[in-house]
Amino acid sequence: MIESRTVVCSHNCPDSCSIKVGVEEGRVVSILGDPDHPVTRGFLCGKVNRYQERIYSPLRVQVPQRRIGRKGEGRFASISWDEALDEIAARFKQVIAAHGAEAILPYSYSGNIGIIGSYGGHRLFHRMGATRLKRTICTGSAVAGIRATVGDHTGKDLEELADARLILVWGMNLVTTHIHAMPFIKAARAKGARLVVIDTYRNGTARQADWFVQVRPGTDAALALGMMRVIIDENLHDQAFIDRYTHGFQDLAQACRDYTPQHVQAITGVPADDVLRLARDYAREPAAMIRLGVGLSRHSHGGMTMRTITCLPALTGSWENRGGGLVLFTPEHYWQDTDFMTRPTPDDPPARTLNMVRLGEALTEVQDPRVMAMFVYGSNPAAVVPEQARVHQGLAREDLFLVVHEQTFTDTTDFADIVLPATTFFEHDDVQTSYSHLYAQVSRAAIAPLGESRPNQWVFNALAQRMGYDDPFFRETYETLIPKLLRKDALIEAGFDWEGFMAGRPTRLPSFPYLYRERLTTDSGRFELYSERMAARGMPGAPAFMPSTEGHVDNALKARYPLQLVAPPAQHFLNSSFGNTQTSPRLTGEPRIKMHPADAARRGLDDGAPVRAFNDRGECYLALQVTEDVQPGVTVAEGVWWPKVHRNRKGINALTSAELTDMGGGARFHDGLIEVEAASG
Ligand SMILES: Nc1nc2c(c(=O)[nH]1)N[C@H]1C(S)=C(S)[C@@H](COP(=O)(O)OP(=O)(O)OC[C@H]3O[C@@H](n4cnc5c(=O)[nH]c(N)nc54)[C@H](O)[C@@H]3O)O[C@H]1N2
Ligand SMILES: Nc1nc2c(c(=O)[nH]1)N[C@H]1C(S)=C(S)[C@@H](COP(=O)(O)OP(=O)(O)OC[C@H]3O[C@@H](n4cnc5c(=O)[nH]c(N)nc54)[C@H](O)[C@@H]3O)O[C@H]1N2
Ligand code: SF4
Ligand SMILES: [Mo]
Repeated sequence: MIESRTVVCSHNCPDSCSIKVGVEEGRVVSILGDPDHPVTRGFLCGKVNRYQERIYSPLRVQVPQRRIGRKGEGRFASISWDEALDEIAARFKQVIAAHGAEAILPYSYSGNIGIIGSYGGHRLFHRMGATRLKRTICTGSAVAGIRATVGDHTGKDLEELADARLILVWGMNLVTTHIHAMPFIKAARAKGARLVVIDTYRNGTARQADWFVQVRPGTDAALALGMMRVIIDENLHDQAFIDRYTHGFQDLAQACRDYTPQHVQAITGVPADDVLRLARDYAREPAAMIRLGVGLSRHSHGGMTMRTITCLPALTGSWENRGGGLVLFTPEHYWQDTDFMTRPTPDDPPARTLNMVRLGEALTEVQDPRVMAMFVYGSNPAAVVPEQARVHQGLAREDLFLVVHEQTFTDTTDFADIVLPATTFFEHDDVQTSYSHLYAQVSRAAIAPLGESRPNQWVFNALAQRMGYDDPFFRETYETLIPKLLRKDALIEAGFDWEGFMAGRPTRLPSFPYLYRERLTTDSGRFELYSERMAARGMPGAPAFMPSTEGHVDNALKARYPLQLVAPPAQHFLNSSFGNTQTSPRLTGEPRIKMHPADAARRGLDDGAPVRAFNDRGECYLALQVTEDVQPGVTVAEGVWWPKVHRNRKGINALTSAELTDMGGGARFHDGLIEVEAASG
């Protein structure tokens, strides 16, 4: 008999789909999108439709492993959980005694975005006094940037897209990275809305657009300033809204003075007439929605770009209209009650913080103390972190004790001393919210853990016990934690169906689309077109275009490495996840790099040729794809393929920079410079 269960997809995807699972004799036999979830709407992405491939992958870690080969070889022998945990606790105690607890580095990110999955480990490492990890690789600069303008008001509800009349998708490849936005856009278009995509290359979303505006990477702030100049010059701004809800209009008007359409064309490559048209179309449409992507923020001045674009709807007052305003993320975090898991307590030892983007430096250069032990869970740093050569060099250190809790053998586990088997979201419980929609949902295990795999929380509790920590937190289980993770009383007061939520139904969180009418969390309580706080930090207080420090500008580096690399996600992978399935790599083909025909001809390279992309940070072997989808001077490599798939075992992040962005400590995945040549041999 087939039983029906419901789980929530916990991959790092904005959609947080509700999934109907058919289970027969303890095995998953069918996977379908939940037809009753207002955003999932009965369909899933291709990756998760075939999730059996990932649950039952031959590469699944099923039993704890101890290294028997050299670091990086990935040769292991099975051991018991008791042996594994005893050894980890003993080694951690040795490290603490010899070097201090800061010599231990926890490393986790987004393999599991369930609330417990992402935050459940913090308490253990805070209690130890381990180094704290600054988890900014993904949204750090995007959030810091838009906060400067709007405070915590990160946007309207996804569902309002259906009522927009003009949709600007800006730096986001929705058809790949947020497919459940598409039905809302389709509904809007059925009512006559127009879709404009502003991107650096003709991605899948741009192909579906009414108008594709192609910009040079890292120059969008100039485009936005040009639009604002036109809007102010032609009196298309909403003075009443500006007077009531914004701060610093005169500074903004001054800041965009120089950005004539011609000047914007020279910087961005967008024809002057298009700058004019875009500004007018945008300002004249009351229900104009900007769907901002994080792609824009992955540049040296990504924070400033986000901050600048976010001024647009405050200028036109489109926030006031249904279907207008801006969306980056939902305010779901407001409803989470997770401080007891995430915050250090006054009793915890003080500890330094290291940024996850700079892992290579953390493992190879940082001293006092040196990182001597590392515990990785929910992340695959050997694949996803920039300056990969240094990351691998650090992970390969014989004196580094590396534990990896993983579902699957990866490039990271290849370096591990101990690998612990982790459950998938089909095998453990959690609570999930979404960073694009407003439904919170409890996810209950549909099947028993595969082999001896265990959920994160089980492992943290078992380790805490062996470390001798007896705080009550380390006796919490999924069962006891789940009811505590949302602000129950406040939610019930706001009309949230708590009973239904606890029973597993996707339940809508209250939203605040008109927060600015009360007070924003900026210093002035208003939309900040000028920010004293930023000025005090030595940055421009008004919105500004700042040329990239590596890409875009003509500098000495550009003479050696004339091509800019943009490295966004691929359809059938989720960052580095799904490399262990049969279908995702097959459908993605091979690791490719897109190049304009003129750039290819100049280098004598043909479509399909094996090439070596390189810069001072490293090299990566790929197949060349010659296409006019990219502009001259820009290359695009979609997807984080596992490094071991590439010749030389170095993936695309061998080329990306670990320098941080201007705000929020983010990563610069889209603004490094490279050169490409024919691969020898
Ligand atoms: N299938 C799939 N879905 C995913 C993911 C995945 O790996 N695969 N990853 C998930 C995660 S963790 C995240 S954070 C999101 C990320 O998803 P998105 O928000 O879509 O962000 P990015 O993928 O970084 O970039 C998206 C687009 O930004 C463009 N871009 C880059 N630089 C610039 C620029 O300077 N100007 C403009 N206008 N455009 C620019 C790129 O060309 C790309 O088309 O997707 C999530 N969804
Ligand atoms: N070149 C390039 N690099 C990128 C990006 C890009 O667009 N281009 N995107 C960046 C972005 S936006 C992000 S968010 C990061 C994401 O980087 P990561 O957070 O490392 O995400 P994944 O690559 O999905 O790897 C997550 C790993 O966690 C494991 N896992 C899943 N669930 C669990 C669990 O419950 N417990 C444990 N212990 N393990 C689990 C999975 O098997 C998987 O191997 O990558 C960044 N790197
Ligand atoms: S990866 Fe995204 S689209 Fe696919 S099932 Fe998960 S939440 Fe839905
Ligand atoms: Mo991300």
